[in-house]
Amino acid sequence: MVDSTVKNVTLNRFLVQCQDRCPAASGELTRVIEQMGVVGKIISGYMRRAALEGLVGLTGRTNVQDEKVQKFDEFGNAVFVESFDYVDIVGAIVSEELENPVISSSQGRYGKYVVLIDPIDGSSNLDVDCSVGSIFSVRRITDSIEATLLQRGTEQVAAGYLMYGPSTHLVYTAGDGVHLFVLDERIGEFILVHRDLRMPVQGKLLSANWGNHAKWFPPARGFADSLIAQEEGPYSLRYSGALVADLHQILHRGGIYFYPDEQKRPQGKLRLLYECAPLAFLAEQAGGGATTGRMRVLDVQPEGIHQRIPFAIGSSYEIGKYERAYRDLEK
Ligand code: AFP
Repeated sequence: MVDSTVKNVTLNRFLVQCQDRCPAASGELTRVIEQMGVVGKIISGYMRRAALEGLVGLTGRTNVQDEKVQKFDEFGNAVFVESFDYVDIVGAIVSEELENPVISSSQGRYGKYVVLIDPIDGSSNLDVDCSVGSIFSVRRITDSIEATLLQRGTEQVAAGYLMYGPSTHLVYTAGDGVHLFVLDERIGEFILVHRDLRMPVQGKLLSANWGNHAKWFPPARGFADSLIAQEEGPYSLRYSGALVADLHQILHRGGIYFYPDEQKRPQGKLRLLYECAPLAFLAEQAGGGATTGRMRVLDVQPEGIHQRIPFAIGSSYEIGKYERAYRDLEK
């Protein structure tokens, strides 16, 4: 639904307006978000032609997490790294695809921020031309880059995602609500479509890889079973294999996405710093929440840059119920 009070506000104009409302701001964070828009345009442009340009399928290599690397994972990673290397206020980039942080070519000298990214979330969807995304988190450098990376998610200054679907979306928060832009390809600009987007308090969408049901830890299994059994009305199952696309639906319609702990994978699958924490920040800013089942995601103390956690995100009603299932079964 388009917010009718907003007319043709470009990302750039919106950021300038936000900056004007806060005279103490240096405008540097604005440059980082703007550059996310530039990256979104580049990636979305190439993605439209990926199948024609031989950019789909596997590279034959595995990444630091031992996952098969898609050609577009490598391509998307290079676009982010090169694009942010030119933004001298970004001292380092952390990526799902790279073992160690990349220090910018200015040696992080002027660096004020660190950018953490999952360049292409759900990349195997590209093989079949389905939606994928990019997730980003921005942190202000404190004592050192290393110390900054190991801060809790509460310390993020901005976070969001790009979603490449029928249209390209940029959704972000800088701690003042969640704002949603759609790329108008005719003029090459992201246009504001929702200012201060709010997630329904309770929803009807349930998003999880049901094929893993038997492996989930009992609280997650109990939660899921009670949700589909309950009188409150049927939940619709929606799971695309790309977290960004699934969360995007939940932001609009409410409900819950979860990828819980499993017997053989007690740490879960999703990565804390560049998947869970940024999306948790976004969900909270939209009035929802995110949890490991045992604690708020934004309060998790990172131990390493590629750390995984069990994860649930969505409307406050379903997140509360998910946490209660863990509390009740683990009492
Ligand atoms: P990638 O980011 O490695 O492509 O993984 C996608 C993802 O992290 C998330 O976007 C999906 O919801 C989830 O993994 C899908 O995992 P399963 O294939 O195990 O359901």
